Amino acid sequence: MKAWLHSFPDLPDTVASPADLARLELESALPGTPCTLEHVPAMGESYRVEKTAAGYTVSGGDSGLLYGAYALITRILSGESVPPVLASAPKYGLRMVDCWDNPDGTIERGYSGRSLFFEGNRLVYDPARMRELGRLLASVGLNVLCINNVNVHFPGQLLLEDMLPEAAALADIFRPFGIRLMFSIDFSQPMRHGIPTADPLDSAVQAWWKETAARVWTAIPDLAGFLVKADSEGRPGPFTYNRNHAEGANMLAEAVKPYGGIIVWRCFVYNCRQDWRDRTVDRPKAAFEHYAWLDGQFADNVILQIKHGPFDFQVREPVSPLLLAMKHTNLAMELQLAQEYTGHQIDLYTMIPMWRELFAEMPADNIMSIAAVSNLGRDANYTGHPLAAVNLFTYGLLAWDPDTDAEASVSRWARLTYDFTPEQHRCLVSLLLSTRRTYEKYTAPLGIGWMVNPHDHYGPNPSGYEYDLWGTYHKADRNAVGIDRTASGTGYLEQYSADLQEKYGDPATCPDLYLLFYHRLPYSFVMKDGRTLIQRIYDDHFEGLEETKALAEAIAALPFPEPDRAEIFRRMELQLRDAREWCDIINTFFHRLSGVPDTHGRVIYD
Ligand code: GCV
Repeated sequence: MKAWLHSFPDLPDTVASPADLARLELESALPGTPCTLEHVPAMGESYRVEKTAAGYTVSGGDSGLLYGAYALITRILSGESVPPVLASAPKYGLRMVDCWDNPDGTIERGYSGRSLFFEGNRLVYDPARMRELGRLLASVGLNVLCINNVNVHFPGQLLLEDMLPEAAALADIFRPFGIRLMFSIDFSQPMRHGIPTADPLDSAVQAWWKETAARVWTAIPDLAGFLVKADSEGRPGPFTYNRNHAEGANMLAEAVKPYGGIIVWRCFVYNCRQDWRDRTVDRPKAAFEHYAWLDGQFADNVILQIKHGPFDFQVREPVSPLLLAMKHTNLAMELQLAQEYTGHQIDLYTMIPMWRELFAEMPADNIMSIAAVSNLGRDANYTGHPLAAVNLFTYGLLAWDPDTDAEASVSRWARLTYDFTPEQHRCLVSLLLSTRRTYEKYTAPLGIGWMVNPHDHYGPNPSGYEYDLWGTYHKADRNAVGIDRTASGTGYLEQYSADLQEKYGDPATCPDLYLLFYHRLPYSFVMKDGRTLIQRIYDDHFEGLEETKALAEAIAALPFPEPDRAEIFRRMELQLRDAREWCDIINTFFHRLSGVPDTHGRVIYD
């Protein structure tokens, strides 16, 4: 079994540099193919691979050599032809994987077992697995790994204190892979050290962070930086001291600047204690309101990390208006590989079609870095569902080049993972590419989102969040559903440019799949294809279920090797059960409210 480079020989304990590693990997993956390495430091992360009469010449800077080696290896192992010259440079500087791992070994929103890095409130790891992980990440060009949860509670804070020696040893393991570590920090951390405040303008606070940065970078000189969740879902932040987020981020930025450190500052700030009765607050507006006015005020070593949509990693959301608004600030777009709202790595959900849609809506030049919440864990296959690995793989390719083609990248992953016949391979690729739409069809309709069981976010619960504090309401009644976010409603749409306002503002021109995100519409609303809104909801749900049945049959016919086979089948059974549950509960919910029958007379349970 190939399993995307898992089957490669284990790497020696000590590899001096990415260049050494590139040589070792080429020798073991392509024995008998002479490869010459030319180290050109000025090329940095970029590479050039040239076919010669004898074999290949790979040139690149430090990690460029390694990326060039993996580009060649993965193409040859996947049976793709290698062009005479293969040259590439990454689009984004930081290509990050953010783990939400807790020191006790659990993972927030983790669906692949326990943490790869922590157990028993210590940083403990298997060095051989770390090297294997380094290879997986580097083979797709990822270069920053944040190992701890953005929700930093004690003892997570100890990472900067007594876990530093183990962290430094971990950084040593990842260094030859071109991967730098990053740590999430707690904004109020100075308060554990006798300082009565965390006010970013307080000189004792500033001094504490400077001393801490000096200590941390002495231990790990190439640490990429700190990741900060502040004033978000109960985490401490500058608001406590009436300071804005530029003041908070810039204070930290100054502390880490002497070491080339970066502050990645998350913009997931909204009122998570909202009264559902209060119709003046519309959660998707929050990030823009908090940050857009600060454009241009952040230090040059601050990157604002913005979730791709204005809510929270739903199946369908528009591009966050904040990503489009801040032209004078370093931005990173945040994606989520962990399938929090997309099926918990039980349901099949290949993400790259969704990411391609996001990039189509957004000039990629607007952002300089990219991050994704990890789907990794201690399970032998790293991603729980064997087929969820496609999301990590394609994320890496997309982080390197946002023009990465969805089908080509899924196809490369499949070839690197399974030895299938061409027909079986084509079948797997087309199934994987279809899974996002299928999942979207049987879950919450037409961009409305949520409708999941509160807290764990798996399975249908149409009004699970309707009277809750989280600002995620659909307001379905017997006549209509959705929230008007145009100028006549909450005004969210006004956070976009005039052309987007025009496109989405009129239900007649708004793409169907976003209709209920932007508009409140009666069930009798007639869609572009002549169907009523309620009929479209029923149809999508029945189709989603039928497609899942077909998916299960097609998957069952593919010769997956063990142990993948058993695991894939087990999860497919659960997905089938849950797709049925979603279909029936959502259809029943809307049928009971509206009283409108399905025009095709299919079974809806009353
Ligand atoms: C790490 C959502 C998730 C939380 C997560 C948060 C975030 O609210 O449910 O588990 O916390 O996003 O992105 O900070």
